[in-house]
Amino acid sequence: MERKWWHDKVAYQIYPKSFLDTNGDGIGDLRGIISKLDYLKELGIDIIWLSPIYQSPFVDQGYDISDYYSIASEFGTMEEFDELLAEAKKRGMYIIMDLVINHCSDKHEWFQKALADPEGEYADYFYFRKGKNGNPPSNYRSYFGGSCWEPVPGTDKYYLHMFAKEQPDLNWENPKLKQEIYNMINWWLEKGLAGFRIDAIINIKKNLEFPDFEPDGPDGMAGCWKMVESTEGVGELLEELKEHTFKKYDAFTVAEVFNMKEGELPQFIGENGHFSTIFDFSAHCLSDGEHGWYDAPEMEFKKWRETVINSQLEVQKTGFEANIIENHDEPRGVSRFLPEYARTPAGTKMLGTVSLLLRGIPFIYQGQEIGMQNAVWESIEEYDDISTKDQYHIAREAGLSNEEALKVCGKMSRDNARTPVQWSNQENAGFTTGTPWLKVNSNYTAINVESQEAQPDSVLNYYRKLTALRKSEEYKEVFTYGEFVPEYEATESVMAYYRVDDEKRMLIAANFGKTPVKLELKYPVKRVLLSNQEETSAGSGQKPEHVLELESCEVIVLECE
Ligand code: TEU
Ligand code: CA
Repeated sequence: MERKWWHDKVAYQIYPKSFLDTNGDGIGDLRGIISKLDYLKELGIDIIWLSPIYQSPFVDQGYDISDYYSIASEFGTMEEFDELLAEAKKRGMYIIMDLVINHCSDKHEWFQKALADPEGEYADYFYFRKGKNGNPPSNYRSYFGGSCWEPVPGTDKYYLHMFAKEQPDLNWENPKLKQEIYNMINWWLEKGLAGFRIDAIINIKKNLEFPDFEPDGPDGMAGCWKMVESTEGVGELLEELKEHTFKKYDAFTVAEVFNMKEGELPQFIGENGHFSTIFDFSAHCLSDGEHGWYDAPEMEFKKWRETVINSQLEVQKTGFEANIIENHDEPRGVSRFLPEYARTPAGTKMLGTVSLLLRGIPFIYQGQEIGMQNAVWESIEEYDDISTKDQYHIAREAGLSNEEALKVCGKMSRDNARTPVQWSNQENAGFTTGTPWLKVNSNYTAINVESQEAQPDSVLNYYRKLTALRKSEEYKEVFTYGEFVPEYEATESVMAYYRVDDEKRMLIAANFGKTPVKLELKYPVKRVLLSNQEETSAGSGQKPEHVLELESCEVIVLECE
């Protein structure tokens, strides 16, 4: 396999609005990010992904872009962005931006021109279609609820939007539109950007017949992803995109891809794939409900373990995926993947270890490094997120009480990850001197960066050790390229695996259970590299050498013979 510059990197996602506010308007900003570059460097971060910072009406928090060439004034200026690029470069760090090109904002100039002249050139930048027998062109339900088709005022046409109606889909069949997108991407790459995280990209290929599907909900509609899954040909679009842009710059690209077809992984992330990598969402998809969040299955340890293991075994045949436990669309990993008794510093470290040492590129989401958890939400009004409001509505329609629907949202809401980063135990967790745009999690006095800086055994300091180990001269090779081999699958509560190459054999073993377990070691221990306990049984000389005892929530990283 050809080695790439990004294979051994550790990445970090910043959700700028919630990261750090420096001017008291309650909104995180570029100055805030610049001021924390040293903090990120110390955390061992190489690549920083910024969720969208382009000009936007923020209907979907910046994933609705009204000008691809401007920085949102809420976040700062282009000069500040250039400063961020330069400061990152000084520290040997790379910046990647979010690339939202399946859709733009309805306030984008292209869409405004299309509305002004629905027969004109710009209408063809979008999907303007006539309805069928007084109905929209098809029965698709958008990802955020309601029809995918919205009437074009003053005409008998509709425009397509897979997400909110303020996010019209761009027409990837139009060569002019494609060229505009390529130019824009190259403009940013010329500036010195290292690459992109690519949003919702599988959706760019449409079935131009827009066939109806069997309704799958009480609204008589069918999820628009059904059209995506049954359409061929996205590969050609993605290859063309890569050839005209990323490839020329050796850019790092990490795509958000749901609904991939079977056997397509090599085309996406193989040697000459469309992207450098894609996120591994397999564990997150375990909580996909059939109709929504309200019928989401409970997370079960054994299913989670099996899913992670299978994904690792499959992906390593082909390339690298990007491993996450959470992002800005997902609830906090600690609240989701750990049982209640494990939502402690020890459990948090355990989950982090198991995830960060997997084969692939680890992405840490802001606040994960201090073990931030889901917030407690009292009413639907407290939420900002468009998707949460829709899911609350779906739950109520399905017969859940207000209280029950709130419980469902509390578990799954995207706003759980979007509450401000908890920097200190000061007012508003040190995020802002003003009023935060979204409430601060009330647990900030217990969980915050400042207090964890001061504790040698804090989650934060543990994450620093973890990234340092992964990137150390001695172990970098095995943690980057070493094979993933699962172990102790027969032991109910244990998640364990080796990372192995010709030189080294590393064992990562964690006990997610409530009670201690004993594991028979297959290879003698050479060194204990990391542990989340003050004392470990490995190498202590007190136990038979071949037995490893793991307390509840204990994790250990060993080098074996
Ligand atoms: O998410 C794409 C996506 O598939 C989402 O619908 C996801 O399933 C949803 O967030 C779950 O509630 C991307 C971005 O990550 C997300 O923040 C945007 O809202 C979305 O695209 C539209 O740009
Ligand atoms: Ca601000």
